[in-house]
Parts: sequence; C-alpha cells; structure tokens
Amino acid sequence: MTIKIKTSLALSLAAVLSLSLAVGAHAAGTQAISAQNAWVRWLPNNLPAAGYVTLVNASDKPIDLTDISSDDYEGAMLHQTVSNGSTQQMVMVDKLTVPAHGQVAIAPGGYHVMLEHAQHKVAPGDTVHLKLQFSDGETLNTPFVVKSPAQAN
Ligand SMILES: [Cu+2]
Repeated sequence: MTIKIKTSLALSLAAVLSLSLAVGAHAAGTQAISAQNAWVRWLPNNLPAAGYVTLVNASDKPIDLTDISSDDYEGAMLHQTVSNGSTQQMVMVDKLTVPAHGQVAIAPGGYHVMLEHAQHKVAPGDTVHLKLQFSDGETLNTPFVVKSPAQAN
C-alpha cells in the first residue's frame, strides 16, 4: 500500500516537471533575442550619452537590429567608431546583424547607441529604456542602467 502511494506521487511530480519544461521551451522560442548588460555612459552638461548592450540570438537564423528609439531621449542612433590612423570617427549604422546562435556586443571602442537630448533629467543611478527593434518583428523595451564615467569600465 505504501509503495503504491509513493509511485503515484513520483509520477505526478514527473508530469509537473515535464509540463514546466515545455512551457519554458515555448517562451524561449517566441523570444529569439535577449539583451544583456545594458548600460549608459552618462556625461554632464547635456552632452550626448552612449548606450551599450550585448544582444544574444538563441534562434538558428541571423536577426538584424533595425531600429532604436526611446521615450527618454529625442535621438537614439546606432553608431560605429572607426579609427582612421590617429583620428577616430563615428559613422551611422543602418542595421547590426546578430548571428544565429551567437551574440554581438555594442561596446566601448566599437558600436554605441548615441543618445541625444534627454527628454527629462537623467542622472547616474537612473534607469532609462531603449526600444530595440529587430528584423523578425520583435521589439525589446530594454532597461539601461545609467552610470557616470567613473563607474563605467
Ligand atoms: Cu556617436
């Protein structure tokens, strides 16, 4: 009698576990892109800020970052820093491809999201949101932690 009860309990536990695994897999399938380590390098005196984030693609197809917007800044554009001998220059980037089962880092020295004309006072310690739009139709409204130049590294 005791053995029979234990068996049925084990079976129902197994059923619950496989159900939650199935739900988890479904959620991952609908969101191919995730954003990690999102932060903003803040500068004083209303100077443009720079947004940085790592984009991870869990799907088996390359996905492009196609547009960026924000309710917190009037301008949000993807730029790339290109070094030209001793000088550095920023160029506009139309789209950034996140490889299948791979990632791309928008990071200091390479890409940055140029953030101009904050719509309200933004200070280190705040969180701002950038809407990242992708070629598969996904939009990620991503929180970015605002850091002072001293905190940024
Ligand atoms: Cu720039």
